[in-house]
Amino acid sequence: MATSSIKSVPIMAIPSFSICHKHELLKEEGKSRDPKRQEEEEEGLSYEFLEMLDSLPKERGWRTRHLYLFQGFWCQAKEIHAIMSFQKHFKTLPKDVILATIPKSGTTWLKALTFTLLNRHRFDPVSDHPLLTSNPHDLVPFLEYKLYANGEVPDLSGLASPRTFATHVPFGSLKGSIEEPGAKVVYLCRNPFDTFISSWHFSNSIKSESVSPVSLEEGFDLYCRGVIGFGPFWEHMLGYWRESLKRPEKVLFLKYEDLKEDIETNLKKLASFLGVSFTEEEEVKGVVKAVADLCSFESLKKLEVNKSNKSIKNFENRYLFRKGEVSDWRNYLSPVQVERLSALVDDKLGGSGLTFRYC
Ligand code: PAP
Repeated sequence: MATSSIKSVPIMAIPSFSICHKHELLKEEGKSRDPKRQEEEEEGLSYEFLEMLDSLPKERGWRTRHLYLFQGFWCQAKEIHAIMSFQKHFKTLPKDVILATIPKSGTTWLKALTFTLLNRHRFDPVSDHPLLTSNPHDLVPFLEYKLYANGEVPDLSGLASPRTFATHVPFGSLKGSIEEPGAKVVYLCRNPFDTFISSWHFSNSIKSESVSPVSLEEGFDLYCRGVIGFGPFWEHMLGYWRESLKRPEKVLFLKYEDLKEDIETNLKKLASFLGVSFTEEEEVKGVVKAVADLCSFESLKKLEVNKSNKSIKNFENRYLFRKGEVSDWRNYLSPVQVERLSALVDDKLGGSGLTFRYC
């Protein structure tokens, strides 16, 4: 199984911005910093890296104290550290598959579907399947949260082909790593209204104790100003959207709402894009439905592994499965907020051809 090979890969240190004992470094250099910064979100980052961080614009964070504007998008200190590492060391191979999303757009679902599709001849979707005991995040690792976290450089040479990775990084910052023409990218997009509500719930559920909760009003204002992990959301979506129009055979653009409406048609589209189309025999045998059922919100949410375990440091898997619905935003946003976000979406995405069915 892909997971076991990932877990066992040897890790090497990288020379720049590597983990160090910051407090010792600061003492040595006789420099002082804001004591509030001596917390988990910056723990282990070198003085040199923190100096670089200080040069970036920053805003209030959602689940850590700050988000920094790095390469034109907002992210946390440790995410920047990992992104710098993967930008330096990660290069795709011809058959690699990269799953890209902005957070809370259905990443977990896309990982489950893609893993099950690509491995359906090894793991039968109706019997003893890895998804029954592993969270999708354990089966398809994030470049920035798992493989290159803490500036580590994993040895990926033992991974089975097609290697499948995930990222939240915007296209502009990923493209240097995916120059290999054979690699494919699947982007899953969700309407900004539901993505905001999902992000707001999630951030407040998993935020660091030292960070005060983000109110709906404050979060909404940050979101509309583009200040959200890996945002502005419109730039994230447009980056992948435009690339999917330019190179449709290499970048597939899917929408969460379409998957909710007709998962089987979209699964077939995904399978065909990845070069693993369902055979007629598989369709007759109900394999498409079996994959869809195994990966459904209802099926994954009730599994023990998704109720109690932790797959990504610091948060429990259960927070990844909240409602899984389209238009939950109607239960939260005021008419004034709906008007503001609608106008923003029109302004930023109007004319691009990217539209959503959510009102
Ligand atoms: P991540 O970016 O942190 O990995 P991600 O999986 O993208 O999170 O988003 C979680 C959202 O997808 C949740 O939406 P909600 O807050 O509106 O409920 C979650 O419920 C939903 N989700 C998770 N798994 C599935 C699934 N199998 N089918 C549909 N929606 C899902």
